[in-house]
Amino acid sequence: MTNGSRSTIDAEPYPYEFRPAECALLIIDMQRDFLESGGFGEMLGNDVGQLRRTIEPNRRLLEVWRKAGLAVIHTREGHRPDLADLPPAKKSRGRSKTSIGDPGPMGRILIRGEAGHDIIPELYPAPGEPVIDKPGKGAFFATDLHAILQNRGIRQLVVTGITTEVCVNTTVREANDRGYDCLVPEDCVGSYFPEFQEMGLKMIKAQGGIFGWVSHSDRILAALA
Ligand code: TIU
Repeated sequence: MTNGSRSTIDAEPYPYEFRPAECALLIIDMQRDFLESGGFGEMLGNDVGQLRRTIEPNRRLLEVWRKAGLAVIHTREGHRPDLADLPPAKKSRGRSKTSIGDPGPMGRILIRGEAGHDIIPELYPAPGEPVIDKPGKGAFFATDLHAILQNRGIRQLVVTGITTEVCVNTTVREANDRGYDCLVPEDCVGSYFPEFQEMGLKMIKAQGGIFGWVSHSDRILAALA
């Protein structure tokens, strides 16, 4: 398909009108500290296997998306080394012995520039692909994401990454309020908790697609073929 064309992707709650030239792939927080064994996520007792199953479908989608010449944007959750942008409530929340900014298994936890904060090698950003460093859960809060999308004429987002009920859901809700049509491929998003995976997707597509659409990467790949 060419960039100017449009097609329909089978999705819930109803088909998604896909306009590739106006659509960006937005990959949320596929960071080593969340996904790798020995990282911060696992240190907190989470099963990273629940997230790692999203790597291969994301890798395939990213490869085809890049070959089609479409827009790709990555995000990372993290903070300044001096913690100036870290709300005290976020720092103390969870009452964990180790929290944001402390030395962790892969450098200081969720601090920009540290190894664990960076994106996993399988999905590493290519030159020219914007990386949004966000201090919150939503990718629009305190970032220049909206400006970057507007400047590129983007109106649609395929949102993937982790976690389904936290940063993916928050970002989809923020995007929806800003007028973007969001499509979430269920195999490309993951949660440490299976019940939140299920409900996180249901919440997006409920009430006639109150925040967006849910589909599968195979259907997006077919539309790009
Ligand atoms: N990226 C993202 O979702 N950050 C989180 O903190 N997720 C949790 O599930 N905690």
